[in-house]
Amino acid sequence: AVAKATTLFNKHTKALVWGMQTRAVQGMLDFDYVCSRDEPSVSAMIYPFTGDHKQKFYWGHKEILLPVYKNMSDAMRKHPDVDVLISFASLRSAFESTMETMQYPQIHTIAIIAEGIPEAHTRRIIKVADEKGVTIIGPATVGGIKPGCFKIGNTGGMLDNILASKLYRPGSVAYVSRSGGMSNELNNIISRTTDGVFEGVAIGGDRYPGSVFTDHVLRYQDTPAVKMIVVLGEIGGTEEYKICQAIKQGRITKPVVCWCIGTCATMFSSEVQFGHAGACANQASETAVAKNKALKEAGAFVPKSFDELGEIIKSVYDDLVAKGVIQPAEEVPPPTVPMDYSWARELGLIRKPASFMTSICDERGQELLYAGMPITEVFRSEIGLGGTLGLLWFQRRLPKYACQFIEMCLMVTADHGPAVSGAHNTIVCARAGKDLISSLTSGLLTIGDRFGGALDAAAKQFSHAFDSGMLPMEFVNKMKKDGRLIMGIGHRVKSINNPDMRVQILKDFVKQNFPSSQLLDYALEVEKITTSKKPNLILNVDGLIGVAFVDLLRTCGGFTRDEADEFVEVGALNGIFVLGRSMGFIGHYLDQKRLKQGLYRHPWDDISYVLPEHMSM
Ligand code: Q5B
Repeated sequence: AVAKATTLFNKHTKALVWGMQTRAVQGMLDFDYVCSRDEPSVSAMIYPFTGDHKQKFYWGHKEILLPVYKNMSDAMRKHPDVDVLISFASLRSAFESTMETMQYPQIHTIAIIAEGIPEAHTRRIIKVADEKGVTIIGPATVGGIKPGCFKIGNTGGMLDNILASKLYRPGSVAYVSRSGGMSNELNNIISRTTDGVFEGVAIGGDRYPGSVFTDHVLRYQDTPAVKMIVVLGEIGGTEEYKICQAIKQGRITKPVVCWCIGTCATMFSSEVQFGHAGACANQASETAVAKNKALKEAGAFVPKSFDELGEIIKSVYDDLVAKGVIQPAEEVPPPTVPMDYSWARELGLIRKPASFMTSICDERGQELLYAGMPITEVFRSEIGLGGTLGLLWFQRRLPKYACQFIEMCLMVTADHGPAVSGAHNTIVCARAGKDLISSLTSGLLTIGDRFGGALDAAAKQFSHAFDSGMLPMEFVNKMKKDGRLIMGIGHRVKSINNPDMRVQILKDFVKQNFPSSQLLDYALEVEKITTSKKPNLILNVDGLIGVAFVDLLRTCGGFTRDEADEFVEVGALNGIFVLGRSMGFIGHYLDQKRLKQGLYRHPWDDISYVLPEHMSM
């Protein structure tokens, strides 16, 4: 077997990270930066599920790119200075990827984060690791940390925690624990009671960890900068007895503060399995109480309870300072690392004006909200398409008759045959081989003053005339005098002799259901005058929806007069035609495709060619 390294990490350690753990990698890079390392400790990532590419990270204030390799062999070949691999592989792939990693002699340390790896697999990993001189940290661990040098993955938590526990510079105390979570508590306790952590490793809670307490305690014993050692053991296993032995044999001479957690197990009448797979005493000697007693007898500093751990660490440390074994170094403030925007926002430290505002829909919570109404409520209260439109366009829960009216508008405008401008364009576009969206939008783009887009203009013209007290005849004459067409009046094929039933249906509904139809009545008076001049100058479908909608907005009780006017001003009403007619245009698109219609070319005999005569010079 090859001897394992005493020093696992230094200021120049380079690692590969297995798995797409971008947050953990950014945490490592921030740690490196705050430790004043010259270069990031992560050289690259390995992720077998995508092709080779690069990922963006921050290095202090700068943005940098780290390579991601699909194959481990490429990563190893391109980064020969790497000697640590941090594996975020799942419990299913951790065994295979760790075995593969150990084929590369450049790797001396592997941290395995995954929990639940079968014990048989871990034991095979340990066997190969022992043969090859590879130190395994884990499985089932957060990893470890060496202040000023290197941090495994998420160890030490977020940057504010790293700073609070002064993990950016080395102290004199090295620790080893089983639990990753408790290692963070040790970081905290040691930083408050001593000159800080020199190195800390959490070996993980499995019954067969890749490295054991004594592996690390002996490394610490052999590291001159470590002046005292803290061990946080737990119920289960017999590893702590090896520490007792090493102390008794004089192999460990540095002060060891030790506590095994799980002493409360004696309060239960039956055996207790704690959170970790290995945290269960199979015999009396594996209980925390027995192990604490043995450690004390061997000469370790053992507190009476976990609560006293900080006090005892402090007293051992103070003694070492008094003896001159430890000379606390002067504190040097670490470089500042910019805080992540999302974290700073969560802490309420910053605010930023939003780039855009919205007030109709919120999809962030558990339930989608339409103008504040949860989607389940939208369905429960059966407000239908009209009510949904009312919420999203007008931010109001409209009365039932209004919802019905909106739905009727959408139904009557849904289509008016293939000959109208928009349907024609859609058909030509579909036959040119274009897709649904192109064909639909090509049709929609024809909607304007002459075709289908006269609703808002009609609403404005009629309401201005009505509001200013003009008689219908005065309005018609004024428009004629100004040389302007009355929007919402006139139709190419419909007339008083060929009435538009769509208009009739809507008119009847408004009359029967709206609290007031003042503007519609006014428009019908105008229609009497225009149709007396020409039978096709009827109040058309655009005109009717335009004026009836003004009546609706003004009298349904949900809007102030200003709000009602504003909707007309911003062009909400043309939206009704756009939305309704989209149904028809999509129908025409599908129809053309279904009928396998080829490219449309307009026939020559339907085009009058009126070119100028050829002029000879
Ligand atoms: N005259 C709609 O025109 C049309 C007059 C007028 C005063 C008027 C025309 C117009 C206003 C815009 C409007 C929506 C272009 C129409 C729709 C959806 C549709 C379509 C479908 C569907 C029709 C002949 C004479 C002239 C004009 C005078 C015409 N309109 N006077 N006010 N509004 N209306 N658009 O038939 O003295 O002879 O020179 O622009 O409301 O798009 O089904 O097809 O569902 O898809 O071509 O229903 O009315 O008539 O322009 O030859 O005019 O009447 O000044 O007088 P026409 P023109 P004169 S609904």
